[in-house]
Amino acid sequence: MIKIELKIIIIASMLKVEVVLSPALLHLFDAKNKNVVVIDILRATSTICTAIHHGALAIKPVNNTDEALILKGSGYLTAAERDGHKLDGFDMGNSPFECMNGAVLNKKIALTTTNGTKCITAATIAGAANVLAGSFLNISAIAQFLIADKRDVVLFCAGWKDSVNLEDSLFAGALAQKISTKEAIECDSTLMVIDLYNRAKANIGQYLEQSSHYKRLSRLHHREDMEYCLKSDEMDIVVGLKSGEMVKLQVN
Ligand code: 3SL
Repeated sequence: MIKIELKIIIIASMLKVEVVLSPALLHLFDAKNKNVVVIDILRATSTICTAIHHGALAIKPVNNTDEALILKGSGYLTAAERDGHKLDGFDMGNSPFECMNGAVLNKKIALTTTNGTKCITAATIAGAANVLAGSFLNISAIAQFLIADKRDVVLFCAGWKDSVNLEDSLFAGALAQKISTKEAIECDSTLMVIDLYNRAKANIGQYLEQSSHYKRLSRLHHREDMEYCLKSDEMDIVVGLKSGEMVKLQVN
């Protein structure tokens, strides 16, 4: 047992981990053939993981509302969020609670959001080997997948309209710390987010109360969503892209 744990730590320490703090910076990184974790903690990638955990067959990220509505004709549930609001005419917005109590069981969902779904597309275009959905809800399962797969890792924060945000940066720090060591990291944004995470980890919820998106979502009465999205290890699935749709990945 001890031997196995030691082996994992040694492999983890060799992982190269880079952090893209906002979509505007993605062009500075080479994501080709790497594992890219798209991070939109509040709320898109947390909601995607929750939907799969609650029995959705797949979530298709689409870039605009027209694409989502076209898929309604093929039996998809439609989900659309802009600036934190659920859009009229769609089955769902972007709340993880909309995915519970059998609402998405055996369904496919076409989802478009302000930032998160665009980043999934951007990671695909950048040539990622795997595009994973990042969330605290399954952070340990994601870490295990990345360590076992051994490819270089890009942690891609969705931010807010090309700006950096605290919640995605914090998660990137938490995940980077789980899969690598500071000694092995040669990316200053990765080192920054690890320090940020360690500063905030005693009470992430409280730390995030100062953040712009916390305030935005609070004004929109989404506090319960945020509390949920900041819980750790509620599920042990890994969600990633296969043929253009986010699905539960088989983890060996
Ligand atoms: O930007 C996004 O993709 C959303 O996650 C934002 S919100 O939390 O639904 O407002």
